[in-house]
Amino acid sequence: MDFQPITGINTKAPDGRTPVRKDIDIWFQEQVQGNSIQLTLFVEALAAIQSHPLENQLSYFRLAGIHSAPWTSWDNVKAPDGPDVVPKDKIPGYCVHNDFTFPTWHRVYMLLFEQTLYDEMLVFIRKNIPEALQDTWTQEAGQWRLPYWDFARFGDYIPDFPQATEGILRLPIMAMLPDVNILVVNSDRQDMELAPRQNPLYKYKAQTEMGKLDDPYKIKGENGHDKGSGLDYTYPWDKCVSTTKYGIRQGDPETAWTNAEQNWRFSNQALNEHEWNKEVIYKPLPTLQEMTYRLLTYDYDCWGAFATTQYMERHGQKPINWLSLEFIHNNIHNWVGGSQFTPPQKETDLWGAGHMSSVAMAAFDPIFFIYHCNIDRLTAIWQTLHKDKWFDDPDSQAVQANDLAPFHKDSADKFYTSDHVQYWRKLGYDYDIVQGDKPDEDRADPDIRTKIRSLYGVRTH
Ligand code: TYR
Repeated sequence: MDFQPITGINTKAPDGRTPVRKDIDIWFQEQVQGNSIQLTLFVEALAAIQSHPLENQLSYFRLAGIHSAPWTSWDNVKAPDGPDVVPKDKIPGYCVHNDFTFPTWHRVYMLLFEQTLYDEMLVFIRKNIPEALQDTWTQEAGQWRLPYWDFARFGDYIPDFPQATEGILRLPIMAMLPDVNILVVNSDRQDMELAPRQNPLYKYKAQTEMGKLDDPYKIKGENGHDKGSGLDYTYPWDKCVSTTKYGIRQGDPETAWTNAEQNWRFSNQALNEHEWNKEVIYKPLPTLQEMTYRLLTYDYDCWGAFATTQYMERHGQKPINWLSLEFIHNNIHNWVGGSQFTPPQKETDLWGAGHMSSVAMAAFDPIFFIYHCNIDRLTAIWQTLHKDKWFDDPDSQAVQANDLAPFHKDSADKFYTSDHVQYWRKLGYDYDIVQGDKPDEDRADPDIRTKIRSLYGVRTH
């Protein structure tokens, strides 16, 4: 049996270095002010996979479905256990959380997504771009890598885009636009011109209500429990056709859930009001920028302490190790999507729930992938600063050789393990902040620290 090999993109930059994943807000501005080719390719490729039939395991639905719901088999790997069969302390699905392989499992997941989009770009070019332009477009695709959302950077002013409020923490501009201008072939089929198209990063829209999809793709409602009122409820993911941010509320008619809104103003408000989960109780509450700065500058004991909330559960005695990459990550999931489905107890609670806050459904919101791309970048930065701390503690070592299922290294039956993804440049991408001048070289440690300080160590607005 042949498996889907996950290799990443193997093109190089003209100077021989590995192409970098870029800050999506900066990349977007470059594209809008420049030739818009990569933006067009990204939009077309994402729209294409979103419209593929569900039998195609590289369709958007099936890629999103690897994470958790609908708990169906991917790449001929036994279907992950659903919520009825897993022990209560485990999250159902292939996804890895509250575990020392949280960063590495998601690293392969992003790689698969990036590679799938690139392959789709090449198909698009062959089918749709006038022949005389195809070489240029193919080169642009080769320089493209999945962009990341730097959630800890205060937003820039972006001319012509009033949604992009300056000086607050906010979603990337591209996640707030229902439509974007991309290049389309003009009427004589020789050249290209800009025209508005639906933005596939804004939301994902299924063919029908997700609870009405055929087995095994049918999405179910998810049980929740409100601690304040003590009442149980069900998140109606089965009633949604589209993903939403803060769009579903208990008590609304079901029709309001079908194509609920992208209430990104609430996401932005939550990113700035920053009420953190229970572990961080001191006041004034730290900003996401400060927390990211601490994450990158604290002297953690080991990989495990940096990587996961599980370390805190096992060795929670030291506050220095309470803050982990995964802890920051959990909070942002809830802030972006909205997690208050029942009427709020306090006036300050933002009312409305959305897919990003649910482990089962998060990956269906396309922002998930550019969000996790930044989680991967923070991991790469930390790795570069702590080369001796790769699975260096007993807890991490116990799972270091775990298969990162369902991801195969090659078409033979061999899964990825964490060690396979330690060096990200070998996977065909890099990040500017850790990239040295020569191919395969790291930026010098003090220079990385200077960059971290200027990005996150001082308030930039
Ligand atoms: N709901 C999780 C929590 O409250 C956060 C989370 C959401 C984590 C989606 C992962 C995810 O994919 O901790």
